[in-house]
Amino acid sequence: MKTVLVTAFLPFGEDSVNPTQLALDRIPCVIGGAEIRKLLLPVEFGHAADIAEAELDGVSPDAVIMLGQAGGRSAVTPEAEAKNLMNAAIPDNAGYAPKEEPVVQGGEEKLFSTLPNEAIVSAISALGLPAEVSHDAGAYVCNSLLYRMLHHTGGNIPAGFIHVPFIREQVEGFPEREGKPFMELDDEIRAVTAAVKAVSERI
Ligand code: PCA
Repeated sequence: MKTVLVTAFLPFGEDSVNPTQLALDRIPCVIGGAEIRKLLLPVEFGHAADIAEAELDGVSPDAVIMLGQAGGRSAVTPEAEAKNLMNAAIPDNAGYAPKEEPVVQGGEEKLFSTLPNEAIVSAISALGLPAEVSHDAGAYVCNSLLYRMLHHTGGNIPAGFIHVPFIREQVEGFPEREGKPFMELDDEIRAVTAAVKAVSERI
């Protein structure tokens, strides 16, 4: 049986939930004929990628799909690329806030996702849910995890990142987030499951 490693993040910043943690908990353990290996990561530069790399080396999965929250976005967005840049608007959960630092010293400026992003977008859109490819993974912990994992896998297996919007509970009742887009958690779970299935069917 093929294995797909799926990672998600703990809450960070002002949030007490991260929809990717909730989704990771609730997606099936077998999707599209592949066993799903789940890994929850701390929102910490360096440490998150160290844990993910160790898991990758130990499990040798056939594909890696990393999940993260992108508050303010209105669609589920597979990321096309990661940049070799860390720039934190808020400190990570260990209190670290790098400014203009490389993820990997001397590494390429950009590395590109090897997931079938178009197929992922089609699979999510077929459910009537919003999805589009993004070309900007930010410069916070998610981008840095994606960069490190692409650097580590070197194109050997499909590996990439999908950002998901806030869920309703993160927007309603927070005046400063009034008008921000959100999705229902159930829809994010359906979208993530469809994305994982699109990958599982292609490995
Ligand atoms: N989103 C953040 C880090 C953790 C998460 O879920 C990001 O986009 O970098």
